[in-house]
This record gives sequence, C-alpha cells and structure tokens, in this order.
Amino acid sequence: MEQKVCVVGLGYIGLPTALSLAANGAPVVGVDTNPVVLEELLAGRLPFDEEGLPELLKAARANIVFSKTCCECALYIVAVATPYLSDTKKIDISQVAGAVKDVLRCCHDNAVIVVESTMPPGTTEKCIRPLLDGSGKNVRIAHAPERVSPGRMLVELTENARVIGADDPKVAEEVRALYSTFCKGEIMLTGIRTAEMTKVVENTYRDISIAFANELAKICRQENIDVYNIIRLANMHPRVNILQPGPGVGGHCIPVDPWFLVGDYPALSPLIHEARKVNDSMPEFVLQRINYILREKCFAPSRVGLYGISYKEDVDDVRESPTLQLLKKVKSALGPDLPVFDPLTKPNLVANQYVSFDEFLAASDLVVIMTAHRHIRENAGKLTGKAVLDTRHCITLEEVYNL
Ligand code: SAJ
Repeated sequence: MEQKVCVVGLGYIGLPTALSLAANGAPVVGVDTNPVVLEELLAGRLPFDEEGLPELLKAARANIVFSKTCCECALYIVAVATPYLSDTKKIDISQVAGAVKDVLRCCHDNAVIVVESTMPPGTTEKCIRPLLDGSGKNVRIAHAPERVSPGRMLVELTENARVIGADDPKVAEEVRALYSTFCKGEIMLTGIRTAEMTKVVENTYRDISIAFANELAKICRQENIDVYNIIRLANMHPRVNILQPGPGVGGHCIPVDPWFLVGDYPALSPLIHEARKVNDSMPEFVLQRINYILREKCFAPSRVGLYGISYKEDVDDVRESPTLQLLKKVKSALGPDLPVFDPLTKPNLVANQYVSFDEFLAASDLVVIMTAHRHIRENAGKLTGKAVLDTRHCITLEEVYNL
C-alpha cells in the first residue's frame, strides 16, 4: 500500500494538494481545525470555488478522509497561512508552528514534515527546527513552497515546476517521489534556505513589476498620456515586459510576502518597501479619479457603483482585495454604503451589495470596474449611457475613463 499522507490546512493550497494526492492513489487524511471548513467537506461540499475542483473531489473521494486532528502518517504536508505582523512586518509563524506541534504529538520517528507555507530564508532553521529538536523524535523536514495561482490552481499544480528544499538528499528524494505522483512539471531539489528565498523572491519580483506599471499610470495621468499604449509599445522591445496597472494588489501572497524581506532586512530593501507603498497607494489613486469624474459630471457621490469585490478576475477570493481597501476610504470621502456588485463572490460581504446586476446598474451613474471578470467584459454593452471608470482597462466603449 502507498504511504499515508496527512495534509494539515485545507485552504486554497492544502485542499487542492490533498485532493490531487488522493486522486493519484495516495491514502490521504485532510486536517483542518476550522469547524466550518470541516463540516462542508464532510458533507461533500467545497468551501470555495475553483475550476475543476468539484471533479477532483469526486476522483479523490475513495482515498481521502477529513478530520480535525492529525494522526500517525509517514508524511505530513503543512499548508497553513503565514501572514505578517503589522508592526514589525516580520512573518507571523504561529499557524505553522501550531500545525508542526500538532504533527509532532502524533507522528513517529522518521516521519517527514513538508512545509508548503511561504516563509523568508532561515525561518525553518530558526522557528521550526527547535520544535523538532525539542520533540525527542527523529523527524525530518523539507520545504516545498506552493506556486499556484487562484483560478488556474489545478492546471498549475500539475504543470508548474516546483522547488523542493531539504538538507538531507534522502528526504529530498522521498518528497520528490510524493509530489511527482501529481506534479508533471520539473522538480528541482535544493537546500531549505534556497527554497524559502526563491518563493519569497518570486512574489516580490511580481509586486515590484506591478508597482512599476502603477507608478507609470500615475505619471502618464499627470501628462495626459495613454499609459496602456505606452506599455504596449514599450513591450514591443525584445527585452521589455511591463505588467498592467490596476486598482491595487490583492490576494494572500503578493501584498504579503515582500513584507517578510522588508521586515527581516529593513536597511537592505528600500526598493521592495517603496514598491509595496506604491501598490498600497492605488485604492487612494482610484478615489482621486472618482472624485475628478464626479466633479466633471456633477453626479451625486452616492451614485458611484463599485463593480468587482474579488482581488482579481474570475475568482471568488476577496483576500486583501483592492475593492475592500477602497471601501474603507470611500466611507468618509463619498458617504456610506455605495452600491457594490460582484457576480462571483458570496452575497452580503459588504453593505449595499447587490445580487442583481441590472439593479446595481440602476443604482449607479458612475460604474467603477475594479475587477476584470469575464462577466463584465461580456456585458460591457449594458454600460452604455453610464459613466465608467475602468481601472483594469478591460472593456471597450466609446467613452471610458481609465486610471
Ligand atoms: N495585478 C496587477 N497587474 C498585473 C498583474 C496582477 O495589478 O499586471 C494584480 C492582480 O489584479 C491581483 C494581484 O496583482 O490583485 C495579484 O495577482 P496575481 O495574479 O499576480 O497573483 P496571485 O496572488 O493570484 O498568485 C501569486 C502568483 N505568483 C507569481 O505570479 C509570482 C502565484 O504563482 C503564487 O503561487 C501565489 O502568488 C502565491 O500563493 O504565492
């Protein structure tokens, strides 16, 4: 029989990973301490939407059980959240440490713990190794940071290359064997610190690249130049690849991971820190654009409707969403409870959230597109006659305001 695997943390990463392992033949125990998540899964429902996940749940069903506690297994995968501490910007390792302690209570000698949660370099040595050493058991450790993007998770889980960090080559090979049951991308073996650093660097690189596009949008606005045209033209150069400006950077990764480097290396990371500030300033920039349009059009502030709550197109994930950041600001600037609509997110996330697109449109004179869902791209015609601020540059209408 295959080795039993326990996946601790059944969120956006842990659940698809657990299901992929089970669907490919491994006996899996999926563990989550959140009773709501567990209740959903035990009832055969998924706690969040993701393309292909319902089918994967069906394919995995025979090989997976869900539980609120860990049990004895050969391999453990820890996929819990690693936020940052708001005062120091350093990593908040408490969820990972809690999960590792739970595993250590039930595992036997020679078990392997693979941490997938993103951590800055040295965290395993500094924060996890002492827990292993103090357990009195010979438990081995590896770091296999996840690389998948919500909306494309299952494709990327299968196809993306992966970095697996382990300081013992035998552990690295064991973990590679496990992941290669579902990961068809190249698996690169390296040390733990290198794996930790690589993951943080990937997301920091993207944050800085988006910040550059956002800063260009602000400069071009002042000069009344079309930033999208500039980016398109500049990107025709064979060594230039500028990303797209937007209303801010959301999700649980890109606006979080760069802070780990700023928190641990404040004197060495001025560029990373500035990029974070630029991206965090974008909801405020959107508000300035709204105010400009309101002055030009003489609309009542209460008739500004926000389209899109999720942090990016075609997902229902609202973590660190620019719309939620903007809503905090508009309350004092434009008044409470602007009309808000998102075709994908759960209802009642925010005040005055409409479930009908048509009713949302009827309540809005100025529609601010915050998320480029396929829904709005396909229904752009319905915006005719409205003022539109398209912060994602995703629709073509005769008269549209951009960032
Ligand atoms: N965004 C822009 N302009 C762009 C691209 C993105 O404003 O040109 C915004 C998006 O709208 C969104 C935010 O940035 O609000 C982040 O979106 P994203 O698609 O760049 O990234 P995530 O958070 O969905 O997933 C990232 C991915 N990392 C990289 O691309 C380097 C993914 O591969 C990681 O697995 C994931 O973070 C993670 O979990 O770390």
